[in-house]
Amino acid sequence: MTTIPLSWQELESLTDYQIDPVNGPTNAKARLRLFGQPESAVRVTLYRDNHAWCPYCQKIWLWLEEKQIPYRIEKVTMFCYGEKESWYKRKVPSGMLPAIELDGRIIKESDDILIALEKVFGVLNQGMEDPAVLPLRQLERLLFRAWCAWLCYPASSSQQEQHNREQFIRVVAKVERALGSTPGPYFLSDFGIVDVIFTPYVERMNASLYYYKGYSLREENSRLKAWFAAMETRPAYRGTQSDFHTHVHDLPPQMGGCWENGSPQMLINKARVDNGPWFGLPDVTYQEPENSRMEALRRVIEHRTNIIRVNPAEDQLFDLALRCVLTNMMTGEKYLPPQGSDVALRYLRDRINVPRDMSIYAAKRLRESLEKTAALAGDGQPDPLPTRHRRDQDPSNFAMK
Ligand SMILES: N[C@@H](CCC(=O)N[C@@H](CS)C(=O)NCC(=O)O)C(=O)O
Repeated sequence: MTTIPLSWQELESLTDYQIDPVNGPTNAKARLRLFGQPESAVRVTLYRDNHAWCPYCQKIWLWLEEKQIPYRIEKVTMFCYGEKESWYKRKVPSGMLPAIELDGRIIKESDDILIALEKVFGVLNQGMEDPAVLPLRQLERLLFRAWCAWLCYPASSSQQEQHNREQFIRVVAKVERALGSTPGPYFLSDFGIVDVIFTPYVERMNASLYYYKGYSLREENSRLKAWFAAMETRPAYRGTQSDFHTHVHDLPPQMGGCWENGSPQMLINKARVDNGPWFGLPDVTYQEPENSRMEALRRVIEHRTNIIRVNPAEDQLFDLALRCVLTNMMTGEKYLPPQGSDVALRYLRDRINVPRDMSIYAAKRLRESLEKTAALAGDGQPDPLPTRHRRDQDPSNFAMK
């Protein structure tokens, strides 16, 4: 084991990862999406949250990406992690997200946004008010309510917990029947609006129930399993897809709390999502791209000044420790980080956000090397992530200073 990791310059030579955020694959970084069209074709601005945590924003984001409508993106702070921008409150006094500006007109409420977009750009295979779509939209809300009832309120007894679980599973059975009523993996005969509507919360249900209840939605339901796999064949979905770690820690402040049931399986799942191993978790099943390490490396290099500045450890110590992690990730060799860097490395491990910072496999690679390298320095853990707010993620602290 060696102690001298590669320099930033040497590390930089190990990654050629780059994408075109404007015309390339769906990505969380873009401020403009053109799909090969001229900028003059842009009629839509999407206002969505900075960290890509807002489920209703993901719905609009996915729709625009699937339809390949040129659009601009303006990122706004959510109340749970910082102060809402005053320019946004002038446009949308409630501060709620998402909103769009379509030909200069502000539209709020995700369903109204989709209906307005359909009127101008046509439907995504099926329309919001199509008779085949309406009952499935209602089913999505039914599933959402059953999920909230189980996850977001403390159960007064084990019978209550069991009741909430059974109620949720009964609605899942309806979703399974709906998926099974068409030959393909999607809700209707082709991919379309219904799949977009289900995506944000089903993704969050899969993560949160695994972690807080020991229930694996994706593994225990064959039609949903096939639906997730089909969604993951879609580049637009991959670009918006998050991971278990990000969701289980972004949901509590947004939902007003998520309640653990303390079951043996829940405790195993929770430890795994927090501490790894992250490979093999049922948050993704498509094959890992070859360049996932290069992507993670590129992202850390791009943001290293802020990553080092906001870390509680002393800058020089953390710079060295971080290079040990990245050298390990790229070479597979172990690099002994400086003494006292274990907590600092795990602080970063807990704050990688998918897809905001990088895609799902890149994040798994980086978390894995952070944890392996931290373990060489010690078993110190940072304070748990806050659950009532996430001001540790306030975007104003990450602006280039
Ligand atoms: N019914 C609304 C719900 C939107 C909503 O609840 N947005 C939340 C985020 S998921 C929000 O903007 N909250 C204010 C904030 O967190 O800053 C819609 O469908 O658009």
